[in-house]
Amino acid sequence: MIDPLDLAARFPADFTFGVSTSAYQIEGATREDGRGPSIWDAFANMPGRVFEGHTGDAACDHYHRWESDLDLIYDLGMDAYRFSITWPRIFPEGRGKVNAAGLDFYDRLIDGLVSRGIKVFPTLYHWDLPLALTGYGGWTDRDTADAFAEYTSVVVRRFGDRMDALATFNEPWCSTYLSHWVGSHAPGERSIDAALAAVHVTNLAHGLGVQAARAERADLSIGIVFNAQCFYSASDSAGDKAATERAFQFNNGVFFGPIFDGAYDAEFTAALGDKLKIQDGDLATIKQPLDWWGLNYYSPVTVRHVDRTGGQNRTPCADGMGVFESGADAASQFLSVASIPTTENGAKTDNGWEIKPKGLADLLTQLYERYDLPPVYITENGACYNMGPGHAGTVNDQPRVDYFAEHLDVLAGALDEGIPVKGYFAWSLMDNFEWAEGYAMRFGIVHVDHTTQNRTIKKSGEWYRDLVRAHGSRDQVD
Ligand code: PNW
Repeated sequence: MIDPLDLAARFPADFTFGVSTSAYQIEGATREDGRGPSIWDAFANMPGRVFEGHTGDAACDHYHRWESDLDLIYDLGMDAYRFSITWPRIFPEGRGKVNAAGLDFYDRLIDGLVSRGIKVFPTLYHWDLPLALTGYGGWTDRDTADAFAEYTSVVVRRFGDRMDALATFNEPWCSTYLSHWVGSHAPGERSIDAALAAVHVTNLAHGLGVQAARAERADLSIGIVFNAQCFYSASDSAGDKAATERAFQFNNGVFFGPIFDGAYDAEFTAALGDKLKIQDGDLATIKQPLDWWGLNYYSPVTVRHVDRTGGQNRTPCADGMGVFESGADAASQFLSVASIPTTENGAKTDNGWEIKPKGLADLLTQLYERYDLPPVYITENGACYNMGPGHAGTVNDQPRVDYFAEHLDVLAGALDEGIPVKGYFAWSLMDNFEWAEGYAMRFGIVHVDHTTQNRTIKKSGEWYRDLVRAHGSRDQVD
């Protein structure tokens, strides 16, 4: 057992501890106060897409309970709160007409954080694209990048004075590959051409968004959040090592390359570059100076080389945190990899993700060696365990406590090695709508009864509260 007080002492005084959520996963109130529909409203309401037909219509009812939820975050002792803004609450049709009531909700929320002395870490895009924009092709169309810049300007103009750190995107890997190639996330498309078009449009939107934000507020701290994947090679063979590099470039390099280096990887470009539909000037737009970046880390992947030439056209699937098994399309030919289970008898969380705390440090080391990166926040880390309240009404989620403790122990080690880590956010504040898994998979440090909306702090919430309070960096507000 790792004592939270011992762990707290290993993080510098200015280190930020927080919790994360995202809008569609907690807000509910999807038809209120002029909010327009998003691609997730449409997707969740299509038969067979989300576990047992669950939707985010009610979610955690945070839209109405935001004030008591902020009290909860305060009581947990958090320095910071990472949340996302619903684009179609601000622009019900994606662009053009602004919905004042949508802006007012985030105004109240942000003021509520400021008055409680909790730092404000908003994300502009956590997957809820205004449905109206799909009429123009959604993320596969460059117009969506312009619409994103317009949305960014309006948000920063209104709230920029009260933001501690703004993220443009959350996990573009999910909103491109998972959404357009694997098809398990909205809009549920299954085309590698669409996915790679979306990769480049998303990178472009990030660049245009940073420019738009800086035009409103030059000194704003801006970053982007990735679920960069930690790849291990199945063996030391040249074939497996080359396959691991291709998996890295396909899943991570397509974002880190243009955003931090101003270029896509040469081998990737030779194989698939035409599908990105790059235009003159795009790469200069994408590479904007950033103040920080965010890493969401859950689980690593081990890969080996497989020969895909002449393969069947099978549906690609995301294996834990990466896309590997696929078919005869160009991306599968390029990848020619498969993921292999490395912990047959090893530790897994309730959604089957392998537990490997060391992967967090290995991945950070690898990324800082490859790219010229600003400081990092761990913007998500957490585990799915589905136990609910026991006989005394308490939730004993000891495996989640262990998960946090082991990852924070590794993170403290990475700090000692000189990796510039500025903060850590637990995913998630509370059990919520876990995308294609609906409400069946629970990541919260606070339990939510999805019938009564009752919140109960779990053992992990108490443990994390003890750690953060012992660390004690929150501004004192009385
Ligand atoms: C991240 N996959 O999502 C998100 O940022 C959160 O919204 C989410 O709740 C959390 O991790 C836990 O899943 C992912 O299938 C969702 O590989 C799915 C995958 C990866 C990340």
